[in-house]
Amino acid sequence: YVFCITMRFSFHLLCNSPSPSFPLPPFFPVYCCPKNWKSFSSSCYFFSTDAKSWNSSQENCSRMEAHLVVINSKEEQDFLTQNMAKTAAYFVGLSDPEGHGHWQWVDQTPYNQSATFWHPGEPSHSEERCVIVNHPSTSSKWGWNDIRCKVHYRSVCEMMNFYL
Ligand SMILES: [Ca+2]
Repeated sequence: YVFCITMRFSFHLLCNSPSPSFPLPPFFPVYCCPKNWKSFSSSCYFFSTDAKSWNSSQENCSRMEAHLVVINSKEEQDFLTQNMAKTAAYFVGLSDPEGHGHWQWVDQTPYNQSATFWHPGEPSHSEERCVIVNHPSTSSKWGWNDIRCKVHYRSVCEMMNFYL
């Protein structure tokens, strides 16, 4: 790991090279995430500690050149839950704006039934149009629940990592 600063962000970045060997050869990619973000695969993730509505959460991510997290795989879901507090719940970038069961990811990734992690019995109500990840005390597992969008929860932002 090396710390570095670029023009794009006026704060420290955490950079992770694919190999720990130094010195790095010329043009060797060094992938970076903003400091206080976590790196997984080719993305960077920010786990908020304050609670906001779904819309405010997405706006907050946008201000950081990110979007609410889009979950593409079991591995990504597991990475996320390993970094979440069991006592909290986190908005993700999945919503059903019309309440007709047409679930949409914020980055237009097609909604893929085979990579969903709903709790049993969810999604449950047409007026619950936004999705949280949580670990209910009554459940042994992490999973998704649809919920009213204006209730305040923590959230996770995602951006592509970038290289120097
Ligand atoms: Ca629900």
